[in-house]
Amino acid sequence: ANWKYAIEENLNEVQGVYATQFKEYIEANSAHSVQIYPFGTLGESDDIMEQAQAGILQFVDQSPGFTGSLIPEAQVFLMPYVLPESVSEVNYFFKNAKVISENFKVLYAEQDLELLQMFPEGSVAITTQESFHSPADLDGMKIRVMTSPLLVETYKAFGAVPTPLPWGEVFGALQTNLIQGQENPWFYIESGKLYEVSEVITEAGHNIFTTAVMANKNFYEGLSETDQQLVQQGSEVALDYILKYQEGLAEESKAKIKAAKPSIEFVTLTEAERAPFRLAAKDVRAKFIEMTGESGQTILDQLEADLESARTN
Ligand code: 6CS
Repeated sequence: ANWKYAIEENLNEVQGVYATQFKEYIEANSAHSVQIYPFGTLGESDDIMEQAQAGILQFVDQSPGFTGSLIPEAQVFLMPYVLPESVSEVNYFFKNAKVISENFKVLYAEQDLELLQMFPEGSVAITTQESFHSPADLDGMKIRVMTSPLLVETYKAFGAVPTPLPWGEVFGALQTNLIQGQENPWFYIESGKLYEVSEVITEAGHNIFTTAVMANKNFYEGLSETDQQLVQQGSEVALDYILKYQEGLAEESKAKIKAAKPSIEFVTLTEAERAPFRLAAKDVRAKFIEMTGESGQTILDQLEADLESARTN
């Protein structure tokens, strides 16, 4: 059969590279084919998610930053200063985490989705017009976030004015000064040319961008055991590939940005400067529990146990 798979990015971006690996694996190991729909061809992130739930699409990539209203617990991946900065720990976590393979599998299934994989897309940097070194510096700055309520709480706690927007509106909103900044991994700031409409890019070390790949559940359950295994193996192969693919990617992206716009300023907040942001993260954690209750607490506990395994491995 021909399977449809929509992503939130272009084919040459991280989700596109993952999807292409998956497609190549499926096509090399079966008679099935996979048609990838890049960003914009079928709508925004929320549109492709609806299409996957309805079974119009067989596969979809949606980042937790957009899944907050559907699965509030998915916002655990947005909580600042929870995921580690160490790439090897992050990679170990995404390959082994029970919170993904067990807890989230159940939560996505309740939404008619078979969760196949979650993977990181790199550490998140913040683009602005002016530099900032403290929450007070962010006062009055409108910072775009993905549409998750928890990201709104995060940037409020950071002292800014959060503005949730779908991706398609971000570049234009920066251009017209409707917003003054936004956050994304380095490769995306580079490929989306966000540096053209920003002056400063700041690393606060507050998060790793996480995304999720799902299949429509009825479709998945209707597959033969062989085909289910094929899909699982394709997801595994693509995960290994995408983790390796990203080695050095942020550094390459930074160099490309600097070459394209020499006047751009890169700032890395010091540990002392990060302290008030880490403190604000405690309020965000309380908000997460407020939004998700006992279920969210269970998720958070398992996530922290998985991170502990990653740290001591
Ligand atoms: O900021 C966003 O909306 C987008 N960022 C990334 C890295 N991927 C997809 C998402 O739509």
